[in-house]
Amino acid sequence: MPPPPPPSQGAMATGAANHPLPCSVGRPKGTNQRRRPASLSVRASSDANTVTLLDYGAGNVRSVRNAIRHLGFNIRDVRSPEDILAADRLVFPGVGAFGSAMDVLNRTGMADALREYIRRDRPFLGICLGLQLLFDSSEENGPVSGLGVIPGVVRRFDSSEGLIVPHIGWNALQITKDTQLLQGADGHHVYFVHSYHALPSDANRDWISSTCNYGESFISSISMGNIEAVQFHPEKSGATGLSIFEKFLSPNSSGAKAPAHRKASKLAKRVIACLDVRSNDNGDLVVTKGDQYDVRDHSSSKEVRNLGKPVELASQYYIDGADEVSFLNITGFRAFPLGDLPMLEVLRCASEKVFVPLTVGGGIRDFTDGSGRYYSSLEVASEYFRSGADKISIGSDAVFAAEAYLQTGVKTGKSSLEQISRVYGNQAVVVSIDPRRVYVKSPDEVQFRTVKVSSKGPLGEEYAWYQCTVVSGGRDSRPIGAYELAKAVEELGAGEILLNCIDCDGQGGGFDIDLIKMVSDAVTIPVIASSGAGSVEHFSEVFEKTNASAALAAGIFHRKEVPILAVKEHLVDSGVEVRMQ
Ligand code: 1PR
Repeated sequence: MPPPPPPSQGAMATGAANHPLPCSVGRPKGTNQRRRPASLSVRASSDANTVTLLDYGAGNVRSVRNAIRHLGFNIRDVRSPEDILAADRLVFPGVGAFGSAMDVLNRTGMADALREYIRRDRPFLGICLGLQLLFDSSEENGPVSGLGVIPGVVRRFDSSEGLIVPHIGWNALQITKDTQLLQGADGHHVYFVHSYHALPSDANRDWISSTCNYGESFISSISMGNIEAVQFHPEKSGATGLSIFEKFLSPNSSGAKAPAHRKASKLAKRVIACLDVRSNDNGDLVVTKGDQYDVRDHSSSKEVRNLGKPVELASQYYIDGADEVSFLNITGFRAFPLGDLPMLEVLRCASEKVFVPLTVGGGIRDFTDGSGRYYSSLEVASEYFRSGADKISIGSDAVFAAEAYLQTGVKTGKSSLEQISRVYGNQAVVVSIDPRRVYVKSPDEVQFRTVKVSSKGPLGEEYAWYQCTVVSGGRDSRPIGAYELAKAVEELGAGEILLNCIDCDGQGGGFDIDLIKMVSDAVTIPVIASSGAGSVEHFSEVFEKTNASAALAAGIFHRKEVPILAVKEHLVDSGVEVRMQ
C-alpha cells in the first residue's frame, strides 16, 4: 500500500490544515492574467501508463489518487508549470475555494500553463472545482476571475426557497452531447458535493456535454476536443464513475463495462452502511454492534460482539451497492485517536477499495497526550482526512459546542465543529446525534421541543423530547434536546446530521419516525436517519414520512438479514428514487 501523499487531505474535503488555502474563508480575489507563458519549455513526455496530477495542495485528492492507481496507472505530480505542459494526460481535481485556488495558480505560473495546455487541446480532465475554474469568474466570495476558458459565471445554489445546500449525493446525469467519456452514462446517478455551479447559457452551449437538475438545470460536465471536465466526483461515483475515469485514462478502451441501471432522474435517497469499530478484549479491531449502545454479549462471557473485519465489510458493502460507508470509532473518546494507528490503517486500506464516500467519526476533539503535547481537533480531523475520509463526524464535542452557543448566543469560532467546517468546508462535517427518548405528559413540562408521539409512553404519556447524550467514560445525558442541537450545529457549520436514537438502536423495530420528522423539518442540511432498521419496509417508511435524505443501518447488514440490494429494490418499487448499479 502506498504511503499517504503528504499534501493530500481526503477526497472531497476542501481546504487543509497548515495550509494557506482554507476552503471557504479568507478568499483573496484572484487576478486573471491572460499573457502567454513565454518562458515555459516543454519536457519530453512519459510512458502511457502515467498520468499527471495537478495537486496544488489545497486539500484532499487522496480519493483521486486511489482511483487512478486502482485503474492501473502511475501518478506524476506537477511540481512546476513545465510539468503541466509536458503532460500526456492531465487530471486536475480542483479542491478548496475558487479564489484561493486561482490565487495559487496565478502565483505559481500554473494558470498560464493550464491555459496554454488547454489551448494546445491536450488531454485534460477537470474535477469539481477543476471544472468551475475554467469559467470566466465565480461569485464564491467574489466575484473572482477564473481561467477564462469557458464563458460564464459560477454561482451559489439558491437556498432561499428551502433548497438543501450543499448539493450532496447521487444525482442524475442528462447527456446533451455525444462524447466518448460519458458514453453509457446517460441517466446514471453520479456523486456530487458542492455549493456552487455553472449555468448553461447561449455563450457556453457548445461546451456542455451533460446537465443535472438541482433546483435548476446546471452544467455537470463540459467537453470540447480533448478538454473534459466534470462537476461530479468520478472517483467517488462507484462503477459508473470509475468507468468514466478509465475512458479518460485510456481513451482507446471503452472503459469498464457500464453497469446496468434503471434510468435516474433526480437526487437519489441514499442507503448507508455503518460500521461501529472498536478493539475487542484481545486487542483486535472489530466491527461490533450494540443493543441500545450496549456492545457486549449478554452471555456469561460478556465479550465485545465481533461481527467482522472492518475493511472486508466496508469493501463488501461497496460492492453490494451502499451509497456511503461510515466508520464510527466508538471508543475514540477513551484514547487519543491519532494514537489509534490500526484505525487509521483501516481507513487507508478501505479508501483504496471503496469508491463511494467514506465518513469517519469518534474522538474528534482537542487532546493533550501523556507528554503534554496538545493536539487540536483540527489536527485529529486532518489525520482522518489524510487517511482517506471524505467526511468526518463529530459527536460529543458538537454537543458541548451547541450548549455553549445556546447559552451565550456567541459563535466563538473555536469549537471543533466551527474550525473543521471553516477549513474543510461544511460539506465535509457531519454531526452525529445520540438522543434518548424522554416521555412527558405535556409539552409544558420541559423547555425543549417535544413531539406528540405515535405510540404512548409507559404511563400513557402522549409527548416526548429527545435528550442528547455524550460519551465521557459512560453515556451522560445533557441538558439539550435533539431539535435544539440540530438547529444550533447547523448554524455552527455542520453540513449534515447523522440522527441516531438510543432507544431504537439494534432493536429492528423501525426508525424513530417522530424524531426524524421533527429534526428533518427543522434544518435545511441533509439528515441521515439512523437506528432501528429491521426490514426493507422501514426504509420506505422513513423516506415517505420524513424529509430524511439518507437512511443508515448496521445490524441487519452485518448479520446478512437484509441485503442492500433488497432495500434498494424495495425502495424503487415504492417509488423512491435510489442509485442502482
Ligand atoms: O462522541 O465524537 O467520540 O463520537 C462517537 C461516535 O460513536 C458517535 O457517532 C456515536 O454515535 C458512536 N457511538 C458511541 N458509542 C456507541 C455504541 O454503540 N456504544 N455507536 C456508538 C453508535 C449508532 C449507530 C448505529 C445505528 C444503526 N452507533 O450509528 O450504527 O444505531 O444501528 P442498527 O441499524 O443496528 O439499529 P464522539
